Amino acid sequence: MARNLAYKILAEHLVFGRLVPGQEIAIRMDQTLTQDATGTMAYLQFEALGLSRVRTEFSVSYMDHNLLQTSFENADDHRYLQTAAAKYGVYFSRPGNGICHQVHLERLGLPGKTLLGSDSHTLTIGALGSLGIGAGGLDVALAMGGNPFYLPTPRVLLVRLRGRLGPWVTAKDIALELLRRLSVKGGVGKVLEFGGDGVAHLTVSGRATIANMCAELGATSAIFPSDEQTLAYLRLQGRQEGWCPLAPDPEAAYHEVLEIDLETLEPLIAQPSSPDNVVPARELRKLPVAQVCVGGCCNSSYRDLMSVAAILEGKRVHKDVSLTISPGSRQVYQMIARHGGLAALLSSGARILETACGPCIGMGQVPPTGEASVRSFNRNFPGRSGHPQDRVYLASPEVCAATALFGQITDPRELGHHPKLHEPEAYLVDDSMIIPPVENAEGIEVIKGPNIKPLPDQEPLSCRVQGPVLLLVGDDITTDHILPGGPKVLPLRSNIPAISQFAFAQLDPGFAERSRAAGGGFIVAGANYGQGSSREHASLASHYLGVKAVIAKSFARIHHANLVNSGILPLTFGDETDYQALGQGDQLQIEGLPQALMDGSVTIKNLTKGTTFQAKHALGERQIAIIANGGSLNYFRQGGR
Ligand code: MIC
Ligand code: SF4
Repeated sequence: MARNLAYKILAEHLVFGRLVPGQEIAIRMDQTLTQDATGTMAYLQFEALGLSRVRTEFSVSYMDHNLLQTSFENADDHRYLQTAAAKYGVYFSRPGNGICHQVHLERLGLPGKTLLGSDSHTLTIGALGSLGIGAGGLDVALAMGGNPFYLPTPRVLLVRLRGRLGPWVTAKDIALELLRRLSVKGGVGKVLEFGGDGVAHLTVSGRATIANMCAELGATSAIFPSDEQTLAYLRLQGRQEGWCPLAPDPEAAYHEVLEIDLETLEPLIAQPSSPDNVVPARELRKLPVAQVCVGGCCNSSYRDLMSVAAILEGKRVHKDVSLTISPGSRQVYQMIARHGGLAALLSSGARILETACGPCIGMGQVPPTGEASVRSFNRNFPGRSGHPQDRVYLASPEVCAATALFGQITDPRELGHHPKLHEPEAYLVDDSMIIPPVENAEGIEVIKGPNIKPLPDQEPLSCRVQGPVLLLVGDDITTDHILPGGPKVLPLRSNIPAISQFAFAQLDPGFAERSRAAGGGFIVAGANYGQGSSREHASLASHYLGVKAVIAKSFARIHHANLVNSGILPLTFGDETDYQALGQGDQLQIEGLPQALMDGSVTIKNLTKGTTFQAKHALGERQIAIIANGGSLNYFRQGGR
């Protein structure tokens, strides 16, 4: 049968199941990546599984999120991660080397490989024809140990790109157009595969921007063919020997097709506070802006920063705008320095930040009260910038640069001719900040600072679950709502009891206290619950505070998997009116577990209102067994597979 590219790679890595949409499969993971904010949990879990050495082609541990060291915790986490990497056979990318997705693209990703990463933007690697999937730390720990990764077989959506982008229109605008059309729920359960004649004109850097932002659609993965552009990129990185051509079979079948005419696209912008709230940038013309941030894992490449530098060259950033630039990697930083971009940026008044995620995860550059911030990042969820009432817009580096010049949102087409950008003849290759694992790890001591706390114990599921509705929320609740980032909370990523105090803090500051006082209970939510990041702390903290089940209209993929791994029941409403009938504080009860799950439908009694309703779930037998055991760690330690 003629196969699309996504299914070709899945088929080649399949160790269990059949490629039938929705049915559970398990695939072999060739590579893994972790970053410092999710990595400590992943390595604690790896240790708890009793594994001594990774069993992948290679695994990398990146330091990029927690680079602010306002106290000792982040530095201690880095020391733990460095010693753990040496001990368990993992490559260690030092702080300052760059954002995981940018560095992985430059130095390590390869066409045809599978990559599992404890970060939702792992699908960025699809730009090289590699199948990247974001997951919780525990799933990555298991993959590091050589276990397959389980997932529901995705559907494949072909995005057919037609023609060429016009001047000032970029890959970011393709990503924003996808979000405009499909919404933040539009990619759930799907791999987006890119094809059509327009693909040939997109460089790997541009492809990476698009693949990266497919995470904002909730997609399982995103993939581009491996072609001449891929070869050219790998050649510039000195890695052409890893190239192989990859394409779908002629006449390959797709579950859905969507077409974008690149010629008609224009510069777009996502308005507060969702990446799918997209309009043409020209519609917001003259909207005053106090802050512009360029960087983040979707738009911090050499090409992106050189474009911003070329726009700003010989000009001055508007006096009321704070413009910051975060290079995506040390390679990018060194290259813009060597090719004059850094000097142009500095002369224009831009502030250069560290090579890291930085303001994207609220680590600095919190915008001023009431003012608009325009960012080249991928997420503008409410409060993510660190200001509870933030107004964050997302746009291309070109829109950012034009906006920084005029102090108001500006369509860059107003600037006239786009300055000519030159591709380098080669990228500057220096892997000295990626420390390879040592051969003989016996004498290596893994060092844990005082903030690194053991994983909390998990109780098996009891047959009766009872408690109040602790929180009732609407649609599109993000993991930033469930557990925020920022400099106060990120240092607690290795300490579940401490970080749990911040659960739902933005929506309901009393949540942690109330939940503990009630002995736990239920969360009731609308559609797409848990969208956004892969941080399993969102489910681990919920579990720690006694959350037993989340009843939602629907779930985001990674958070659903993380809830199961943490031993929390993810249930869905059979009938939407049942959602409306519930009130915060209602006492709910479920009996006959786990058999009720095996039967497919769960009866929930509302003891306060004297009613009952049916809930459904999307759990397979294996996942039910995991929940019955009190989560994945217990399940695997007891021999489950
Ligand atoms: C994000 O962009 O939200 C993060 C921070 O990179 C997260 C990971 C984390 O919370 O540590 C992600 O995307 O998975
Ligand atoms: Fe880092 Fe932001 Fe990318 Fe997440 S989205 S990996 S915080 S740059």
